[in-house]
Amino acid sequence: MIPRVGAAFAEAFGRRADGVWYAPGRVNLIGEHTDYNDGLVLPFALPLGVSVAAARRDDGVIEVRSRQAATAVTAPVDGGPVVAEGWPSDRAWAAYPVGVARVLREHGVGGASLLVDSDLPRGAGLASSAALECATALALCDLHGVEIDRPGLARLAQRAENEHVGMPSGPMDQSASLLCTAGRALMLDCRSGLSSQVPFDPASGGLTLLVVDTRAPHALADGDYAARRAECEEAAKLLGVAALRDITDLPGALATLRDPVLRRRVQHVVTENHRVEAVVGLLRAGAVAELGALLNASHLSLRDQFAVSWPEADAAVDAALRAGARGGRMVGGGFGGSVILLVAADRVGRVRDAVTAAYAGRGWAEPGFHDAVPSGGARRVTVPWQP
Ligand code: GAF
Repeated sequence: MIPRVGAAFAEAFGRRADGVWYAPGRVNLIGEHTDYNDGLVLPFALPLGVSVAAARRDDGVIEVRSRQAATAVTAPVDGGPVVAEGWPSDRAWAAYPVGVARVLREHGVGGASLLVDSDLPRGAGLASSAALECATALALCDLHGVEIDRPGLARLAQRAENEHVGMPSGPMDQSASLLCTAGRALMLDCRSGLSSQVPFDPASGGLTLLVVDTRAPHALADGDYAARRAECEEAAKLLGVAALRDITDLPGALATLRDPVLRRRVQHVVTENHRVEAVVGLLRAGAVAELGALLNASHLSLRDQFAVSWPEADAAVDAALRAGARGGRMVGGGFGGSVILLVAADRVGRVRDAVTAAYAGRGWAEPGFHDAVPSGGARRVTVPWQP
C-alpha cells in the first residue's frame, strides 16, 4: 500500500509527495460505549490502516483525493464546520481530512495536497474514519512544523469528527490509532486521558484473535449512536453524576431510575468498566486464555442491555462458540460492523467454517476474516523513492 500511494500521488499531482504517513484501524478488546461516559477502554491497533501521501501548500487550500473515492475535493483550510456546508454524498468522505485541517489551523497548520489509500474495510466498525483523521493530522503537523503531543492530537482529531462530520463519537478510536504499540493493548482512562500499554500477545498463548467482518455495514452518523449517548447523558443527569463513570453504587442507581431503558443502559456501562479492569488484570497475569467469559459477558450486555448488536453479530458469536471458540463479542459502535473471536489456534479453521456455514444457511453474504495481530500505531513511513 505504501509505494502504491506514493505513485498515485505523483500521478494525480504531477510531483513527488513530501512524505507518507500511516495510521491504523483498531479493534477494541473490551470497553464498548464507555469512552463518552468518561470510562475505560482497551483497544489495540490492527495491521490494516490508511496511508496518506502529502505535500505542503502555502495557499491555504487543502486538496484531497483517494484511491477509494471517485471525487477529488478542494476546500479552504480556513472555514466553518464542514457539516454545515451541506456537501453532497460523493464528497462526504473528505469531511474527515478537511475537518482535521480546519481544527488544526488554530495550531498553525496550513494547506496540503493529499492522496489517501486504505486497506481497511469501510463500515466494518474498525475505525477507518479515525485512521484517516490521524494519518491526515500527522501529515499536516509534520508538513507545517507543528508539534502537538499524541494524546492532544487524538483529542483534536476527535473534535474534527464531532464538529466537522457531526458524529458525536468519544475519544477511543483516535487515541487507539495514535497511541497503540505492537504487541500491546492500550488501557485508556477517557476521563483523565492517562493510558498504559498492556502486553497482549494471543499467539504466545496458542490463541488467535479473529476479526469477523459481518458484512452488515454500520453507519454511526445515522442517529442510533447519538441516541445511546443521549440516553447515557440523561441517566447521568437524573442520577446527579457528571458521567456514568461516577456511579459507585449500581443497585442504588438502578433503584433510582424509573425508566427501564435507562436502567439497562446504566447497567451496561457500569459493568463494562469493571470488565475492562478484569481483562487488564488477566492480561497482566499472562492469562489470555481466560478472557473468553468476559468477552461473552460484554457481548450479552451490548446485545440485551445496550441494544446495539445486530443479527449477523449474534449469529457469528453463537456459531463460533458452538464450534469451540473461547469467547466472542461485537466491537465498535454497533448496528453493523465486526465481531472478534478468541479461538485456540488449532480451531481457527473449524470456527471459520462454522460461521461461514451459519451465514450461508441464512442466505447472508459470506463473512470476511482477519487475523487481529496487535500492531504499531500511527507513524511517518519511509518510502524507497524518497531522497
Ligand atoms: C465508535 C465511536 F467512534 C467510539 O468513540 C466508541 O464510542 C465506540 O463506537 C463504542 O465503544 O467506534
